[in-house]
Amino acid sequence: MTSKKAEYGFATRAIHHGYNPLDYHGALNPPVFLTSTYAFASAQAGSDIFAGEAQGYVYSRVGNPTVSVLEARLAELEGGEAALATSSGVGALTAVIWTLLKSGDEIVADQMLYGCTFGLLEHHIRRFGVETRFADLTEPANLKKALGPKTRMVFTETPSNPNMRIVDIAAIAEICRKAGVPFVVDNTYCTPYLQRPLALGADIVTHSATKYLGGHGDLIAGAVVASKEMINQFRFAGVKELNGACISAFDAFLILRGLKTLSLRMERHSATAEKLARDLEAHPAVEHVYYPGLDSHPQKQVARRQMKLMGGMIALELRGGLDAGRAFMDGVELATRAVSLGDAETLIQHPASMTHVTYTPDERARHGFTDGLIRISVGLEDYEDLRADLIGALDRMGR
Ligand code: 4LM
Repeated sequence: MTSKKAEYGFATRAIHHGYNPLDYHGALNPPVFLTSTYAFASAQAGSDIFAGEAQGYVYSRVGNPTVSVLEARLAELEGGEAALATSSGVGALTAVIWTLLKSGDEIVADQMLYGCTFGLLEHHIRRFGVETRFADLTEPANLKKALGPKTRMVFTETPSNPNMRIVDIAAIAEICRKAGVPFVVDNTYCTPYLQRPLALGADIVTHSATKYLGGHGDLIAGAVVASKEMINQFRFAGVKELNGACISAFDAFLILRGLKTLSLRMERHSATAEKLARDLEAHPAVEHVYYPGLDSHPQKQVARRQMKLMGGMIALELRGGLDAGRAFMDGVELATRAVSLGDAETLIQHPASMTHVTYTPDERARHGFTDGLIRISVGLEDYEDLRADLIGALDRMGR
């Protein structure tokens, strides 16, 4: 199944798209091309490929046959023309930023982002003469106020890491389109199975493929999906000459393996998280649960419109604040205390001191998340076991 077959469903395309075993001795799985460089048939053949006058691989920082299968599949699943796989989610974002922006330009970003993305946009990028204006993009009118003549990129996650705010992708895309500014959505939390930002009007999708796309906590990788023209720029400027964040063929293979079960995993993560969010919300020790499937979530209607299911991530605050949150983390036995997300194992962590430690206490207050917030990446274990572990830990704290 090498050609685009629009009539096939998501799961079928996640298993087959972009690879025909008969092209590779019938091998069911794509071979892992562990090679840095590629032989040219002649001096002329080599220079033709370099000049873009002939097709072919030259060096694995720029392209690799295993990686190409992954890129074709990710582009197909996100509904984009092309994709670029990278060595990390941060590598995907910096490939986009270093390519699109120059000194003097501005970015408008949602106020709540993964900690290292915030660190890049708030603390580091200013050294290169690029300013980021943060705005609460859950209210699209705020974007109009933040846009200026120097804005060259609008960036958001949705749901936002860690506190699960939902940004209306179609509404923000419409404003960006009118302003002529590329709109970039980090789709890590949803994956294309739950949400397809390009179909809603976004221009560029980025991923930390480390998370649900890989799905097994055994690799670090990223991806960008966009038009062919943009992906060419991100590949030949962003990765080839600016950040060098090329993915290894072996990690590309592992992500292709992960994608085969993506739809099943996202269904299960979402179903279990929905139930656990309700259980947690009903517990007397819990002050608030942030999950877009709950009636208490302020953007639940936008979430239902743009997400197929509500995903596997939950954030919560306990009545006892930070101390209670830490005691809860120490009280669980099945859930693993660890950062990252989207794995088979349920992971629990404390954003203010871990993934989001890049926000100073003052920035945490201004950008809207509390010291006591606890984040849970709901895994694929049995719901009853997770319920017993999490609710049991809360019950024990009350004693
Ligand atoms: C974490 N996150 O939250 P790499 N975009 C989003 C993310 O959550 C992350 C990245 C990009 C976590 C890592 C420790 C929405 C990462 C960055 O880690 O560079 O693949 O992706 O726990």
